[in-house]
Amino acid sequence: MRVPDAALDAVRQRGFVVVPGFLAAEELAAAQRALWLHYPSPDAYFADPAGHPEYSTSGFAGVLEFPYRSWDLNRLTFHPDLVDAAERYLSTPDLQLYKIELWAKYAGAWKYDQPLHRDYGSHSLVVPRVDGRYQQLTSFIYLSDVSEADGPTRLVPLEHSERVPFTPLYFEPGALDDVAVPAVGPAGSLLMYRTDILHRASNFSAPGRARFSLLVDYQARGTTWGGKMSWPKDSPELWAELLPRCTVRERDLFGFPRPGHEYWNAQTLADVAARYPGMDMAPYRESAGVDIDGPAA
Ligand SMILES: O=C(O)CCC(=O)C(=O)O
Repeated sequence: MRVPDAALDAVRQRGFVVVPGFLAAEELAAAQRALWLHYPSPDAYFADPAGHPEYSTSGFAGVLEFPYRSWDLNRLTFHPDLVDAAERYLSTPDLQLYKIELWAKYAGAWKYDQPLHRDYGSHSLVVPRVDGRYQQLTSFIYLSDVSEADGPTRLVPLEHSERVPFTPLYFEPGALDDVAVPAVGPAGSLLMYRTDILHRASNFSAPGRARFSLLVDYQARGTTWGGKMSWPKDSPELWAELLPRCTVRERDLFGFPRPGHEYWNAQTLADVAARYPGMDMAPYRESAGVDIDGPAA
């Protein structure tokens, strides 16, 4: 669904918002099926927690970096309504998709409580500007219900934190707990918040629960001091499946050279086409002035 203007205003004024029903039912169901390509289902996990010790090594043990083994998961990171919301929030179509993580948590595997913090600490080399320029928009797409029992993210509304200095980054346990709001919502919801907003992960408060979410973060392209991951780093075989299916715009979000960029010439067109069988090179070729049979005269 289109993220309402009022939700983006809430991010501006309060620092965060939960948008229920962001994903259509079929998008959610397809993404949920794809989760089991990567994780044990809750039934499988809770039938034998000791058989899955890897989830008990840290609170981040269930984090997997992009890309994933299913288009149904991958496509959510550049869902047209998410890109539209990021464009409207950041006031530019010139976006960079700078972080994607898929995160599974299982009750009892770890005590997931975190200290209160702001995400700029791991998303930026500097600090947020309080006038709102150069913002980063972070999001969680809920792939399972997140109730009070499911370890919801607890966020401090801006009115209670705007005078709290940016340094130090981490706070003592219990700090501002009385004003923190649990970001609860059904599967398919979208949580959006800013990297200057105080928040923390919380632990499950009931056994047998699991939480699955897809974290997708955008900033304006050219924010050279911001980021969290480098896309070419991992899984060339998964990129080779993904990129040919993407539109030019979707590739652009990852920083792929645009049509018309001086990177493109006869050599790069041919070699990129060879690296990514099935990719429609026409938009890049046409803008480079290279015809279908080879270099332009
Ligand atoms: O998982 C959550 O609810 C929040 C995680 C978080 O704030 C973080 O890892 O920075």
